[in-house]
Amino acid sequence: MQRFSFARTATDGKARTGVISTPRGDIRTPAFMPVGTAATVKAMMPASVRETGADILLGNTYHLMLRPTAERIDRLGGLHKFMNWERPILTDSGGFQVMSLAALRKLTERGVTFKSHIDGSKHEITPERSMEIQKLLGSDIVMCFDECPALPADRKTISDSMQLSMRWAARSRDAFGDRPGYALFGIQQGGLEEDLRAQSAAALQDIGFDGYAVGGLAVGEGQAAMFRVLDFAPDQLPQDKPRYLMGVGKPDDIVGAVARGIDMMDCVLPSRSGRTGQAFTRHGVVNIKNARHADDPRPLDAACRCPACRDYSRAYLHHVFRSQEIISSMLMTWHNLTYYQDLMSAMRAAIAQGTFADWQDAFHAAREEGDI
Ligand code: PRF
Ligand code: ZN
Repeated sequence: MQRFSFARTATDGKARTGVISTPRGDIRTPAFMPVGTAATVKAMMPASVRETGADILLGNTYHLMLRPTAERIDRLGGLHKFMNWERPILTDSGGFQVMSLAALRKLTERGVTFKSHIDGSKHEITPERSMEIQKLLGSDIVMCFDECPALPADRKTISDSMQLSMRWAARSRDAFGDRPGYALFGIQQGGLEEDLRAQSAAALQDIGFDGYAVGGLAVGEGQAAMFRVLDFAPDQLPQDKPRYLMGVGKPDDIVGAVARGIDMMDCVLPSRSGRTGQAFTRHGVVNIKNARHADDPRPLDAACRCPACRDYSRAYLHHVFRSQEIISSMLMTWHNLTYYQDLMSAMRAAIAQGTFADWQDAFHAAREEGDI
């Protein structure tokens, strides 16, 4: 049986490219994972998501445990079959979503209890229960149960929270057990502080994981502060295991993260902004609801291979957005996911050729030009 493994094929500065192999298929890195929170990448058929170039999707323990429940998905043959996506799926462990979405949360050493944002029903997630849910879903890459404190917070709060997350990481590891072909990732915490990040990285490596996430960033600290942490955090993690930056980000965040040694990312931005009329292009963000597009026969981005750009004008995209037609969400999401996947593909090629610094300069120069 194909086991879970990671092979780096080239490095350029701190940037790396390679392949994560899993029984459900390969994941080319640096990889961007579209978000399929509720067993769907909103507005997209799975085959279309694949056509954009995605090798792996992200799913959420929190949403799926509440509706339709992990037990129901298990009875129906697992999440891959349920949502018709046969390739790898990574699931987040629930704690981060509880803290941002649920009502009446209570955090203890044991775990977190909360009321559902859907119907107010009471639930508990512990590290053990999170591992059980992610196993019932059939997730290929399981995330440790952790706590992500909101920033800014004082050092003692960040340190106590990080240490709780490290105790939960050990309990997650024990509960996950030995499951060939499946991976368990640890999550580094420690806020913006180098020594706390180092302590967290050491604690995780003592436990031993198949991959390591940088958690606790993109929570309001801003890009400059995030990049300062990414200047040291990836170096504290093993060279030979995948490094995953959780919940990031805008295209320039992603490029900066890859330059600092990150291999995987996920974000709702391309899919969510597609539904609110924002398109990512080489020249920056285009707001399709803007009146300047109403008579424009040109494509959104002449260089893009997606159906929105290949088969439709800006004027059409503007019209269906203004009319709140469902095809607006479909086309705009398809475009944005294509833009993100082509960005990853271009970075993988540049790293492999040893031209990543020049590629980065060209990426920033095109954005300076602006949309014409
Ligand atoms: N932990 C988990 N999920 C996350 C985060 C985290 O720190 C973040 C932080 N950006 C996003 N999603 N488990
Ligand atoms: Zn396009």
